[in-house]
Amino acid sequence: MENEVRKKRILSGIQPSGDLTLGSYLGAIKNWAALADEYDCYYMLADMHTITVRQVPADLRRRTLTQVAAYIACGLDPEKNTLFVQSHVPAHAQLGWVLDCYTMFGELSRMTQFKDKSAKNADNINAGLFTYPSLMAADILLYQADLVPVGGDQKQHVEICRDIANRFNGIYGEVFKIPEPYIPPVGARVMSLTSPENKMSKSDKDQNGCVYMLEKPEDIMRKFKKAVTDSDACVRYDPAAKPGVSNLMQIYAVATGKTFQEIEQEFDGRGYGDFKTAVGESVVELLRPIREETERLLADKSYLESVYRAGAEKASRVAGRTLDKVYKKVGFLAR
Ligand code: ATP
Ligand code: LTN
Repeated sequence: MENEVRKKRILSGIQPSGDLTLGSYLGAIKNWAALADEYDCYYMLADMHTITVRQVPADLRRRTLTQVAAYIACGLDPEKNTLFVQSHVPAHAQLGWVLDCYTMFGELSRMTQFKDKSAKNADNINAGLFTYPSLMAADILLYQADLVPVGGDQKQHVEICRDIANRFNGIYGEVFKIPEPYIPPVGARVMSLTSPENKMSKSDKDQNGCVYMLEKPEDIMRKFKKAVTDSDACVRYDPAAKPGVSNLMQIYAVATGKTFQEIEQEFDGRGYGDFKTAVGESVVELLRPIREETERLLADKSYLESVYRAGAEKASRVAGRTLDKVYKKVGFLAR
């Protein structure tokens, strides 16, 4: 089996730290579904990463289940993709510890996400928040993933994963496959609708800046109508000078498949009112089937359970093989 030409592998994940946003969809999940035929795909609910920030336990459980439903509703067919919950596969914690011992304090200190999240959670700068990247490296390396489809903000974490893997391989031989990030050309960084200089983020306190994947159409429309633009009244792509309008153009481009040039022509001489309505409507239509399907799936908990159980079983088999190899390499006595 191992000698057969195997499909290239993908591993990615999202923390169930809040309701999924349009950013998580356009930056990550939308691209995952498109890759399912070509690759052997593993998609995780990164609940272990989520507790680096304090959570309400019942909410975390509910969001994890909702996120399983949302993955499927976004087109990740569980027959073709392995969908699993990170904490159900103990190899993540096990390899995470080993990799902690091959990750340097200095390199972790340089991580942008650590700096941002420490600033936001000044009363809880815990060790898990600091070592988050070595656990994420374990997530990826356990599956010998070739490709990691993520939004632009996660590029630095994939890079440190490559550094850790190269360091480990340099000592012990070719244990880990070195993964490549896959960052979409458009939609890699969806910005907040109210402060377009900041990334749209599910843990953002300003809910008006953030469009949630399962949000009602009227709420989505209201948020787009209130989106921050500028006083220039011209739909033109220029992220530096016109961050609000350019962000809306990016969203519209991914939702409709139109190019920036086509969008500029479509709204030539028309006000921002028409433009914002069109963007809002395109997002409503993009998300409508996902919301309806998620709601339908959530009514069938036993199906969702069967999906994540089968996912954990398959993921454990693959991850276990890598973990065994690593334990042997570092000198742990076989059981
Ligand atoms: P948190 O606020 O808890 O840090 P987040 O919303 O910033 O969460 P995640 O949902 O954990 O980010 O990210 C999931 C995936 O979606 C990652 O691959 C990330 O790069 C991508 N992603 C998140 N936000 C955006 C965004 N605004 N634009 C593009 N991609 C994004
Ligand atoms: N750090 C990611 C979530 C994540 C992830 C992963 C992404 C955890 N483990 C492995 C890709 C591969 C985030 O979205 N904040």
